[in-house]
Amino acid sequence: MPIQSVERTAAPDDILAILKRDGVVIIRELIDRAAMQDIVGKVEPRLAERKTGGGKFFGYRKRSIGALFSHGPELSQLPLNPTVQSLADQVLGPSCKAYQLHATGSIQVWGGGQNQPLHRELDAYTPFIKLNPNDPEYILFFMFAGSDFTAENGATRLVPGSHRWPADRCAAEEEVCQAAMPQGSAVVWLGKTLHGLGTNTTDTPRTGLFFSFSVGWLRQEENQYLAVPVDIAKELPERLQQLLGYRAHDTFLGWVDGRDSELLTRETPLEMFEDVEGVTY
Ligand SMILES: O=C(O)CCC(=O)C(=O)O
Ligand SMILES: [Fe+2]
Repeated sequence: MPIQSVERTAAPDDILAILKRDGVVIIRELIDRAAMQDIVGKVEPRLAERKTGGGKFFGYRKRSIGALFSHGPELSQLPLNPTVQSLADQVLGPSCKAYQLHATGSIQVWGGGQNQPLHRELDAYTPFIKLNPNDPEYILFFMFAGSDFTAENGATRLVPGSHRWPADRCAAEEEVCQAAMPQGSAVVWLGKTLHGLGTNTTDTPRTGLFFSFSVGWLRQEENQYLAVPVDIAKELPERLQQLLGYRAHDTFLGWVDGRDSELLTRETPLEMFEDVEGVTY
């Protein structure tokens, strides 16, 4: 079964239905090539400073950076894209009061490596969260094509339907599909979906820009407060500050000095707890 792809004009409910059914969906040209080229121009100099490697888990030939949103305000349009936000609202909204950025970065795949072992983003919580297809979604992953993604240059390998599999089922090679898509497109997958980067057999790198979201009550995979410290976060759109974690989850998670952590990025901080009956801090 190939990965189903839709145009960016597709109805959000139709995109969501495919994502829930298959555990993965491609949204073609979600942002324009020109906008993506501008974004790639911000991260390529940083990638060029990195060594190619990554060991077996990354197929030996990746170059990567994290802290995606510290590399310029142009990057903000990716997580704030209305289709991205609408999918995250619907997938993660039912299992939290607010979702957050979980891990962010850019991964280049250079020629001559190997496939990454198939894995699930949920694996980071093993053995504390056991894979259960009936559990709510905790993680949602977006991979944008910074260059064209092709079968030859290491487009992400994904296993449609594997979000419903038991933990011990392995994917046969014919069950693996590649997210071939033009620059500016995004492939979206659930935290329970098996995937991994592919092998690049060409002589130009494949460049991906990724971020994941998780429910706001879970430990973020990448420490967003160190990745995007307050002084950089202050310059970003307010919604992105919140997604980075500069906001309490509901009332009692993520406070600082007895107040909502939004106070760190705002001139006039919001007070909290004062109106919560029966609580004294
Ligand atoms: O770069 C890719 O295509 C996927 C990378 C990935 O899944 C990971 O690093 O966890
Ligand atoms: Fe992954």
